[in-house]
Parts: sequence; structure tokens; C-alpha cells
Amino acid sequence: MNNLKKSDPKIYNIIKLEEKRQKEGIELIASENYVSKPVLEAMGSILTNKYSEGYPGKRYYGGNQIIDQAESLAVNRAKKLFGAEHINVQPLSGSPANLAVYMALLNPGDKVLGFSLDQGGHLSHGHPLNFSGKLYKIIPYFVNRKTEVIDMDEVERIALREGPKMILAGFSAYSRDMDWKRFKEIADKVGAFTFADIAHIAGLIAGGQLESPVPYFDVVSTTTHKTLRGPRGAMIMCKEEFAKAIDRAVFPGVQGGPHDHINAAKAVAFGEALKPSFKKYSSQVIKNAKALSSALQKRGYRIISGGTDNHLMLVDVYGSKNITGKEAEHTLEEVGISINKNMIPFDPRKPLDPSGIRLGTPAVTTRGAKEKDMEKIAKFIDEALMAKNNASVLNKIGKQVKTFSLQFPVPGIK
Ligand code: DSN
Repeated sequence: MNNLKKSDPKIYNIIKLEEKRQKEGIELIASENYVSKPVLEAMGSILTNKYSEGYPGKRYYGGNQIIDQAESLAVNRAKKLFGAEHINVQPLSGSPANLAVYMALLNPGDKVLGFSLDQGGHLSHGHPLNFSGKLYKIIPYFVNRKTEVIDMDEVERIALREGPKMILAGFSAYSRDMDWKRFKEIADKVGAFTFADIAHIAGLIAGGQLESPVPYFDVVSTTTHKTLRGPRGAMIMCKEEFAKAIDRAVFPGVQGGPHDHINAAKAVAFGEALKPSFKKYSSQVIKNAKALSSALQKRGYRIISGGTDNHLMLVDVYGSKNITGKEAEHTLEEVGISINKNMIPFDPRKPLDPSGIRLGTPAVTTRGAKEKDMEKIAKFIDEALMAKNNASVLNKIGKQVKTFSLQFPVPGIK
């Protein structure tokens, strides 16, 4: 970055500081990851100079004969990864992708069944301030109070009662397998479209570790930057019969020009995910999550639903240790561990200071951490939380976290 260093030292220094933070800390935010150098190079390329509204072969701008090749590669590689009939790789991020799906399948005011936000759903699955909650009538479904697992019989009862036009299955804070087949059976009973948002688990599905909704569902959206380990962005997969409606909803419905440099980087990331090493990576992500969850349980932390089947877990820090999610997030940040505070199912506390925290292993696994390292991470977490107001102990743990982290290289950083 020699040119940047000379021409804009302020931004250069900010990037260097963030690089240092990423290297020296333990990244446990379940939705984050580290991309490879090749992905970074494609993102930083001159492809950013181009406009290409439309789709390969049918553009509204000239000069797209080369860009078309990049977008087609991204689509074809994604098809190989997920086996979808049709894929649109242009969505700029998860929420715009989901907006396009709603627009393609529904009319404003239509009823949608979505996973309750305070139990693990996502903003774009019906938050009252999000387009989804403003434009559509969202009916939430929940986890079972006892098992803390989505109650499929209850989903069926609600669907039969409400007759939704679409059933949305997906989450941003849920650690159990999704019963895609049952969702589809329920949707068929009431004549609803099926829409899966696999943003969190796309990499685990691509790596063959979790079941895919693609064979069952009408439409599946995902971001590309979480477990899938690509650039920030999204894509939509669907059955051929929805292809035209989805493409029209993305452009010109929601977006103008696609980000061609990002789409090329998506192609690079999909190419990486097609390699056998990605299968190993995705399997290790889950092994690490299970190891971290057990190590925390051994230290007296209650894990929501008793464990995890994927890359993330919700920890009831308030119920287990009388520490709020906000205090936990702040304390762990002091020692260089990044996590999210998070609501837990039926949380008696409020979203800005909930009972839980959400932890995930995609990023630490990219750096090469294994199960035994999860025990060390659980120890750092526990010791830091127990010393929450003791600056000198936190300072000492912070130094240990830094030494620990520096053993593991970050792929995109020298
Ligand atoms: N912000 C993402 C997450 O953290 O789960 C979802 O969009």
C-alpha cells in the first residue's frame, strides 16, 4: 500500500491500526471471517471502474465483454458449490438480497412467517424498523421454551392458522440444525413460498457439513462474507421458475450497477470453497464450536439449547454468572476478544443489555486454531469475565491473548 501511504497517510494509518487489531485479537464474532490475499486483490482491482447494469450478454452499458466473463464465472462456480438451478450474484449485501426476494415473491401487506428476532432471527426477517417489518405482515415463530430448539409443530400450527404467503427459514443467532424438509412440507400444506436465508451457514453447507435447503426451497439467499469466506456481498439462488422474477427484483428492482470488483472476488472465493481444503476448514469450524461450547459449559456457562450443531453458540452469561451481555462484551473487548452481546430466547433483559453473548468460530478456524485452542480461549473468556472490574488482571489477560493470537497468522495480512 505504498501509494496510499504517500497520498493519504491518515487512511493508511487507520488501515494499519485495524490490521494490528485483527492480528493481535481473538475474533469470535460469529458473522466475521478473514478473506485470502487473492480475494483481497480481486476486490482492490480496477474492475471497480466499470458500470454494468443488466446481466451477462444483456447490459445497459457498453464495454462489458470482459466483466461478463467474471460474473459468469462467479455464477458457474456458485452453481457447482450449491447445485442451484439459477443464481444471481449481484446483491450488494444480505439485506438488499432479502429485499429483492420479498419483492420478487410478494406484494406489500402479504403475510410472512419468520423466526422471531429476539430468538435468533435477522433484521430483514421482520424488524419493525426494517423494510421487512414495515412493508409486510410478519408473523413470528419461536423456539420451544424447554428445549430452546425451533418448535416445528408450532411452526405448522401457526402456518395453518395464518396462511402465510411465504415461510422464511433462517437466522443470525441460532445454533441448531434447520429442518428444511419439514419447513417445505409445512409450506406446501398452506401453499406458501419457501425462502431460506443461509447467510451464517453457507460455508458449512458448501463444505458439505450441514444439510442444504437448495433442493427443497424456492429461493435461498446468503451473504458471501461469513462462513463462506468471500468479500462482503450476497447472492440469491432459486428454482428456474423464479429466475426472471429474482433477476428483475435485484436489477432494476433494488439495485443499479453491480459491484464488479466484488463479484470477481466472489468468484475467487467460490473457487477457494470448491477446493478440498475448504471441506476440512468447514468441518474444523464445527469441531471448534463444539469444543468451545463444551469448554465453557465445564466452566459453568449455560449454552442455549445445550450446545451447537454449527459455527456459533449463545451463552447465557447473565443466568450463569450474573454478568450482563453488555458487560461481557465490554470486558472481553478490554482483553482483545471480540464478541457480540445477544438476546437469548425469552430474555428477561433488553436488546441493548441482554442476558447473552454470541460466539462463533469461523475466523479463529481460518487462522488455524484447533479444539485444544478452544479450551485456552474458554479460559481467557472465563478469567476475564470473573475479573470484570479488575484493570490489572484484565491487562495481564490482554497480554496473554495477544501472545496467543500472534501464533496464528491472518491469511490476508503479512
Ligand atoms: N450482521 C450479521 C450478523 O452478525 O449476524 C447479520 O447480518
